[in-house]
Amino acid sequence: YNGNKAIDVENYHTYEEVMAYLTDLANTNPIVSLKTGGTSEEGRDIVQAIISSDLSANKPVHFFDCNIHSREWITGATCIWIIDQITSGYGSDPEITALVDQYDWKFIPIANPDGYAYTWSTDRNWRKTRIVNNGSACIGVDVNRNFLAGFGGTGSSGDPCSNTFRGNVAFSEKESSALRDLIAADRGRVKTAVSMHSYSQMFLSAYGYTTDLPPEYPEMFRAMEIAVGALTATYGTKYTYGNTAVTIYIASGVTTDHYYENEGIVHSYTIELRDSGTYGFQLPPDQIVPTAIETWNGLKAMINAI
Ligand code: ING
Ligand code: ZN
Repeated sequence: YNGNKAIDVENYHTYEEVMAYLTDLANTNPIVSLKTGGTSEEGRDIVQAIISSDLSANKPVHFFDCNIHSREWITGATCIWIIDQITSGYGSDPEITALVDQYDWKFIPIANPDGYAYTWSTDRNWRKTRIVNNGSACIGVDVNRNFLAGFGGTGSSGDPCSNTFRGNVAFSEKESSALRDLIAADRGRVKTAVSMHSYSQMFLSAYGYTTDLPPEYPEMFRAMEIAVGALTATYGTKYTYGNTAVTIYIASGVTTDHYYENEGIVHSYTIELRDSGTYGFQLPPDQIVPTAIETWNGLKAMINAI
């Protein structure tokens, strides 16, 4: 099926461009629909793209959130590349067709729209939302510290001026509530939940808020090993992997702990995409496609092995 307008996957795009692409895709491709999980603080839609050949079949779901941190542009671009790959390959590429016949695919390409718009208009390095914090001159909450699992603990801050400000209570923010509700809508059938971040080249499992290992850790480790093996086999990009708290640092109130602990999703991972610091958040556009290809290879290998 080739009815949809293409998006230029080799470049980064504004919030409006991404929404226009998704809207057009949903209007022209019968396996694509959009769901609005809510609106951001400044009123932008938090949109989930759903790829399903039969919504009524309630297939197992692969769930992705991207750009929860606005400056991590490669994360949204990677999700868009995967959306484009799946939608343009369905019906012609046998591997893609099988993956769509078997599963529903759900992507939130821009989970923090206000922060994302701000990285385009004003400050390329902005991470948080754009909420005006009561009693502070500092703006924004770190959505990836505002979830319930371990809320308030190590690796999050109570200072509104901090880049890891957790907010006053779990789910105080419209952006985190939207993600909570979107994943809860598929409770019991999410097979993998992936939060895309950058940068560091890491594949991370539960927990973030404690160095204790979950009982299913051996299975998580096996899945990560397969994913990273296939990812690295693509172009030689080196990844480390393991439980979040040990492999990167302790962080509390994060998405993937919520997906694991409160939604019961064992295969819940944070991926820190390219690079390892040369360009950091400002990964050049010519690395978008290779980053997306190697990540997709890793994900497919993992999904086929769990
Ligand atoms: N890194 C993640 C962060 O939110 C992370 C790392 C993710 C830690 C999930 C714990 C759990 O700090 C970036 N780059 O945002
Ligand atoms: Zn991040």
